[in-house]
Amino acid sequence: MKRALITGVTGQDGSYLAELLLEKGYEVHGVVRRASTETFERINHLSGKIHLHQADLLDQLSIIDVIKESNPDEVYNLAAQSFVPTSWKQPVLTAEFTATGVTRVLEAIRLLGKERIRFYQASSSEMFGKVQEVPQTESTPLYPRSPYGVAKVYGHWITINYRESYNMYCCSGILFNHESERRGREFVTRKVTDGVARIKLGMAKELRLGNLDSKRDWGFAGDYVRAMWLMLQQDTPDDYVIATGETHTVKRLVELAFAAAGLNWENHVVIDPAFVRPAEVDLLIGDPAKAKAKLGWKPEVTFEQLVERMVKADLARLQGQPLPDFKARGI
Ligand code: NAP
Ligand code: G4F
Repeated sequence: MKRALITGVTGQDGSYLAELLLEKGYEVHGVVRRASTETFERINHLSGKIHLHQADLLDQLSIIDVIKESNPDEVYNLAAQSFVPTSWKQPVLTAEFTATGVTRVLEAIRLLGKERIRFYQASSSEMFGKVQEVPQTESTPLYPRSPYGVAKVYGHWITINYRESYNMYCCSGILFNHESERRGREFVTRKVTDGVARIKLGMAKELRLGNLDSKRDWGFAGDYVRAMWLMLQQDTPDDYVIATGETHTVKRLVELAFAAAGLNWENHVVIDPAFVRPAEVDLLIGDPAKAKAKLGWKPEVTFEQLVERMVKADLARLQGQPLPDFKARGI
């Protein structure tokens, strides 16, 4: 039985990846941080099925210990300070988690002499920032526009560097925005679908947003964790763009989400400069051709299905109902 270790298992992607690996028969281990209140909402349903270890990307010894204890065949490094606006408020901490944290995991593997472990790094389309090419591919020059983006560039290159320096099986997945009903409420998709549901149920009147003109290539998180796993199953390690190849404005997201609840967005959305960023990434659109050709990966859920799914899930959650059975409905 293969063993996998996931850092960031309590996050959106970590929870979907843990489910996928369990389905594939893996023994799944996850890294969790100590907090005064548990943050296990997304993995409560996996209780007893996965093994949790307390560690922190800031603490080298705890990372060494967790790799010793779990003895994995594959490590998926998903942990990060992942919210772009926070990276301007806490740029140094973001660098410690999101950049140097990657080196701590790679060093733990190397110091323990476990170079046979296959390593996945959660790189990001935020690295393309002020885009130098449309659409973005694995060879598009990087031009990050936030401390988060800069930290991810470091994580990306240190992963490639360990592959080239130590002949380790290290892959970097350059993932474009991917969402779900498990997305944190501060990210724009979930903020919008949660806001729509609250307005529909009479719990709120307005939704305050920033820049509606930026464009993102949004996919479904469940599709994207499949790509992570595929990257670690190849003969040779490599880096891949994972995207849908479509882009939409935030405004289009807003229109669709309000329409899914039978509402007109113009009656409820207020533009608030507090949510406008010091520097914006105006346009992201990825070219997933390499992943399609080499991994046989393609996204299954469309943007329209994703938005509808998230609105329905937020309506159900706020009414205390069980989440809709998306699989049965094909979305
Ligand atoms: P997320 O929901 O914000 O989850 C982040 C995870 O990292 C959480 O489990 C968090 O634990 C953990 N974490 C943060 N700091 C840590 C530390 N110092 N030590 C240990 N764990 C720590 O993020 P996500 O959306 O699942 O994204 C997963 C990864 O993919 C992240 O690296 C993100 O930057 C990257 N990425 C995401 C997207 C996207 O669109 N979702 C796109 C490209 C790349 P707590 O629960 O304790 O906070
Ligand atoms: O949902 P967002 O906060 O995601 P962003 O900044 O694109 O970052 C996400 O995707 C990256 C991949 O490219 C990941 F690496 C990263 O970890 C994260 O998962 O914002 C999307 C867009 C931005 O242009 C933002 O300015 O939505 C715009 N926006 C407009 N109003 C807003 C809001 N974003 C947020 N969070 N809140 C608003 O009120």
